[in-house]
Amino acid sequence: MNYKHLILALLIFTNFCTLGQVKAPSPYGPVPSENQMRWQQMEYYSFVHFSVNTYTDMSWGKGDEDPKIFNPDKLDCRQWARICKESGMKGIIITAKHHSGFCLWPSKYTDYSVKNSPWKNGKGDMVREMADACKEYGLKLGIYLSPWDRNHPDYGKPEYIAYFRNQLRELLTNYGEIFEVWFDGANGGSGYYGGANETRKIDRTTYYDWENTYKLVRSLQPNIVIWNDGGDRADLRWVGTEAGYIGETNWSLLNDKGDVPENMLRYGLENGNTWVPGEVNTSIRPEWFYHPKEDNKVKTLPQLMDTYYNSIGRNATLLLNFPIMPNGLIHPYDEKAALDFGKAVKEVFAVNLIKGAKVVASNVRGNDPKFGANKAIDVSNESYWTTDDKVKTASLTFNFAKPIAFNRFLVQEYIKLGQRVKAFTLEAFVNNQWTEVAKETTIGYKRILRFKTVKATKLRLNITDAKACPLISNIGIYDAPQILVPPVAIRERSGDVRIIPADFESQIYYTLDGSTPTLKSNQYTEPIKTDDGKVVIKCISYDPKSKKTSTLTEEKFDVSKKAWKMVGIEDKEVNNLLDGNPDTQWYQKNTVKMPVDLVIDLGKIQNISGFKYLPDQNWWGSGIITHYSFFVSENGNDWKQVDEGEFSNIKNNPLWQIKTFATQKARYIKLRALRNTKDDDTVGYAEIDVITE
Ligand code: FUL
Repeated sequence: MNYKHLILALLIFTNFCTLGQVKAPSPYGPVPSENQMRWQQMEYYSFVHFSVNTYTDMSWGKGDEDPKIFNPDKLDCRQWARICKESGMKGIIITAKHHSGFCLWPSKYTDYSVKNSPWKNGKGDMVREMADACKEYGLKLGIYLSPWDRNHPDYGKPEYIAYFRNQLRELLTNYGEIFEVWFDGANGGSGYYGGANETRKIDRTTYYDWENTYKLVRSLQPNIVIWNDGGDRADLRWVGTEAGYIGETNWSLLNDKGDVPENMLRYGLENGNTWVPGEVNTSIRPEWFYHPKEDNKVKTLPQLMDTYYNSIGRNATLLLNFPIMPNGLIHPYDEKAALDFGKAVKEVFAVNLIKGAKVVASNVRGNDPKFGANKAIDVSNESYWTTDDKVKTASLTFNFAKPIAFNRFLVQEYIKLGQRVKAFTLEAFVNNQWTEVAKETTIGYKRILRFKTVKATKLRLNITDAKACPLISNIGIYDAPQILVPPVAIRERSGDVRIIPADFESQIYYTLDGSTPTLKSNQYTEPIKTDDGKVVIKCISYDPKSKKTSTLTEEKFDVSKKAWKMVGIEDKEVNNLLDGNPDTQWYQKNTVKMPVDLVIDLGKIQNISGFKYLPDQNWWGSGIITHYSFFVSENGNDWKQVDEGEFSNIKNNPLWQIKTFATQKARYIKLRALRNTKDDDTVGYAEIDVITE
């Protein structure tokens, strides 16, 4: 061995020794427990809401509902489980007891349960059926047990805590492994309370003695996670809204003591001393329980996709609720929405285009391949790329053999050692230069970014700030297809027609001559100018990448409302009922008394053969007219009544109401509200239109 060889051998040897010694980073700050980690990896699971108030069309049961009304004659928990499984969920949380106090299992400790209902002659146990169905479909089971019980005579007294714990013991002992228990935050208020019919207030931080209640839960179910938005800090946190999103900045941390301002629940606390990750709970319809009037309000695919990116894509899990119908089944519309959603998510993440890329890191911990850049794109999420301890800014550069088009970026931190990244950017190398695609804050367990498609030969992830050296366990890029649900077409007051695609990179093609649009038809780029007459528009969305088109949208708009004037109303907001947008509304001033008139000057004499009314589309919307009469006039003084009647079922189905009558010459129209759904004097409108001959 000559001198050079000796040096080389020594170098290899020292390198080898150091390699062996490179230690994994120490945990930084709070870290998840094994249970929290297992839960986080579930990502997506469901809620089912079912109780006596399903039969009274109420949001909450009052506690005095007769158990005899509870009779789901087609109940099939296997249907629920199948839908959840097929839509990619990993578990189901059942409302074993909601605020009504009615128990879906035959609890030994109360008569207010399925055992006194006609369902299965009082011999049924829905929690058991749910547990069996979950087992069959390979799903985990979770339990919602409302601490607030509007039926129980002892609610508010110490005795109730013994009852509550007895019920917990039943539920956490008799139904196998429970992955999550949900202690709702709504606590105390008016109720039946065994006949007392009064309001009972409790201090939700002390009343339930959460410390000992949690101990009981954990002793019965060592692998469980506890959700609680009141009282002692639990394992999971509410995100401060039920609208289906969490903050883009999302730390899985809170402080173990003290109140969290509600708006911080969605961001977590950067310097919190306890690991409390967020769970986004939201319903597939506006409400948690089933209401027939929401059959047409099931969330659309674009809305559900937004929810996905705004929950799972922001370091949270997604808990999506199905309201169960009185017959005991999930409504076919909800089923379809959930299955389409599951399928669409699967399609987006089917092919990770980063596989095969050559990746280089600005720094690798101790130069040890064990922590090398490749670990961020290997198959395992247990291995990760990390840097030397002091490094807080670092980058990974990916080189592709040929340009790759993508519009999604997924990144995961190895959170078992703490959440560390405070800020990062993403750059793509397009046309020989680096362009910033995104500038973001936290990552956490999983972060997914959506952006306009880029075609790049290189990609760079820059960690621009971190609490401690970053640990990245997984990265993916995807080329998501466009969501091709039919576009929405509206006609604005100006007469212009606006078309809105479901996804922002879709192309839209349309016709105005009644023919079916093809890719050779006009491409929509800006609102379409039309004359004041009627318009028939047909349009489709098209995804140039997948070369797929949506089904057809066809809208028939009557004469334009450009020249219309509201008679006797100064309020500018009144335009909301003529703007073509169903989501804006106008209410008569609250001084009015029924009957209430809405008078419109159409600007010129028209041949009117009907009218259309759309009530306020919001869940809490009121002023929904049920009974009306309709008048026309040529001069605004002499009126002729041409119709009178009822918008039947408008309460349950608040959609467009269309009424026709023999053609009349009119310049002025008057819609008179005679009654509304609540029998009060409120009158509101989302849209008003006429039908001309
Ligand atoms: C809320 C409850 O009051 C709702 O009824 C529903 O159960 C939802 C999940 O939590 O706080």
